[in-house]
Amino acid sequence: MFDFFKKDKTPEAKTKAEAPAEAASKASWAERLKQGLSRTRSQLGNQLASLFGGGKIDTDVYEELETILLTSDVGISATQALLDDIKQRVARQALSDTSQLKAALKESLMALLAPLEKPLNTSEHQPFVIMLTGVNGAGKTTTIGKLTHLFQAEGKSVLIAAGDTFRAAAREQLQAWGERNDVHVVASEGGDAAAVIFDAINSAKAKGIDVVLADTAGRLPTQLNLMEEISKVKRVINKALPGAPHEVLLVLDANTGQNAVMQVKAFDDALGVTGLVLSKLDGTAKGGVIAAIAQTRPIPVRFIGVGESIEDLRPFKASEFVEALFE
Ligand SMILES: Nc1nc2c(ncn2[C@@H]2O[C@H](COP(=O)(O)OP(=O)(O)OP(=O)(O)O)[C@@H](O)[C@H]2O)c(=O)[nH]1
Ligand SMILES: [Mg+2]
Repeated sequence: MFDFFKKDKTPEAKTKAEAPAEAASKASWAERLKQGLSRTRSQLGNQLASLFGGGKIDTDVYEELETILLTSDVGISATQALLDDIKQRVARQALSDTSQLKAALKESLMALLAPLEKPLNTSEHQPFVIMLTGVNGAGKTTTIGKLTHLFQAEGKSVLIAAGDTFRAAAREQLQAWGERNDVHVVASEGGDAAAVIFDAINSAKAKGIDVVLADTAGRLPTQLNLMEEISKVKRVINKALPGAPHEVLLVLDANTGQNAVMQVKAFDDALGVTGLVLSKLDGTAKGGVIAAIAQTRPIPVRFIGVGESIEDLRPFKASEFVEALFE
């Protein structure tokens, strides 16, 4: 758990160890993404490869395509939308052979996913306050570590609010990691999440910090008292800094497949979610859920996570994603 939260490094060792690693990882993000999506690709891509092997486009082909999309967790409504769109492309471009269907499917997927590509711009406010939420174990705390790393690489100063006051271990992990990476972590023992985050925002204002990342405890949308608590956290953030939070990030474990769509709806209805993080794409064959989200509640996917290391989170790019699924 949180490999990067545990690393014991002196500042010098860190510079030496990470500089080449960072250079290498930049070059290989496309590879990491491909690797991360390999299970989804083998579910979707490899089956499609045989389907697109050549032959007449008929109803059987469309039926098989439908099954493949459904088993990759694209969901009923997005599958239907994709099929309709592909059929239109086939008619318009007068395609007749299945080998031409791959390009049509890629185009349809791109058209569906492109609206989700809206990179987060943290330069619009200072401090830019990001509140993370999601069900238990979705990847919120890990994502905070990865985001801190990304923002620091952009030259931004970051402050973390340990708003998960339920688990002492969560607070301690964040604190230890913050110390080693020169990030201030505002925490309080026991205390209430809203109060911790309120203090953190005031501290960020006083110190001229660029980005505040507020962790919160995991919760299910059906736990009404906990949903009320997180609504309160949001209101209190707005008291500390009018206009904040500037981003409400919902972290989704891609392994949950169609359930992720329900989570998006429920958290959005309760909180007004402004961005999504799709984590653990490396562990799942259900990466197609992103299409289901695009169809039902097209909230921007700000970042995707494809592994446990600090380098394994990047802004979502629709074309990169679609390419990694097919290549
Ligand atoms: N393989 C993989 N594992 C991940 C990824 N992101 C997070 N994890 C792992 O998922 C587990 C849960 O992550 P956390 O960050 O603790 O999740 P959380 O949402 O903060 O959990 P709670 O605070 O308990 O609600 C950890 O073991 C992480 O290492 C990812 O992109 N890929
Ligand atoms: Mg956590």
